[in-house]
Amino acid sequence: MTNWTEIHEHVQHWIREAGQRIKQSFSTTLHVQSKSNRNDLVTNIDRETEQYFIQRIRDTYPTHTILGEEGFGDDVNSLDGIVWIIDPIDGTMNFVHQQRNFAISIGIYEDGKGKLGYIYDVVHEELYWAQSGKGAFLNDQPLPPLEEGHVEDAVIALNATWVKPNKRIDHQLLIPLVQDVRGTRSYGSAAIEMAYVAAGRLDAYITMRLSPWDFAAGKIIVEELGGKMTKLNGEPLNLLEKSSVFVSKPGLHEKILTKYLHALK
Ligand code: 2AM
Ligand code: CA
Repeated sequence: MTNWTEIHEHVQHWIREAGQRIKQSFSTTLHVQSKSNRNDLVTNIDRETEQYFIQRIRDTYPTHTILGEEGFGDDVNSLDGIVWIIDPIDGTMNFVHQQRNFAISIGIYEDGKGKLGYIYDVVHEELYWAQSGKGAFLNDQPLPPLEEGHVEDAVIALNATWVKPNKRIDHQLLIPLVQDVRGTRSYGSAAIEMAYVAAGRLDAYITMRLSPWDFAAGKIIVEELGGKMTKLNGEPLNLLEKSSVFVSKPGLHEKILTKYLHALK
């Protein structure tokens, strides 16, 4: 039997230690490189943080599989067994430019089912986490279940990119939604935006292209609180594929899908 409580104790400890190391790096010189395009950044700290986790997981749980954004883990093409999905720094552009609003994101799945999810806002020392079936927490405080949301009261997270002509979505679809909600926000870290939906600070978050490590942890935390996380057309997310992501309070998810996004079905 897998001892999930023991895994949780380890992860909490590792995440806070990795967070301390990241904070110490603020006083050192960062080595910043581009990946797929000049705005897709990676630093030596992203790589070192991923290696820090992988070393500890391999030493403690040698039978587990690891999918990491920076590629130091395994070549994962199945969710069989226990799979850790890791983004060492989600929001690297924020990390480089602002030294805030970035997070460590770790989702742990067993045979494709979410078990433990962690999003750590390093600068604020806020750990959002959930154990499937046992509740979700912000540090030691339980988070209350999410209540039904309404479009006219909603504050939604959305990058301005998706409300101008772009290659991923007909931006005209999103304009009425932006007009009808109470407000929009953009934090530049998918994990933090999902943590904010979990904590009730945001009502929804829409984005067009995330990788599994950007949403693996958030999915476990948001769903534990009764929130919904799907592709933008309402289909289930695939943990092995890039996709659009629509995260929302219950009720609001169905309302937005029906009224604004039905053309995507
Ligand atoms: P990252 O910092 O881990 O790459 C920025 O809007 C958010 O989208 C961040 O959470 C960022 O994660 C994520 N993202 C995923 N793919 C991206 C890409 N190709 N370029 C920029 N951000 C990306
Ligand atoms: Ca990252």
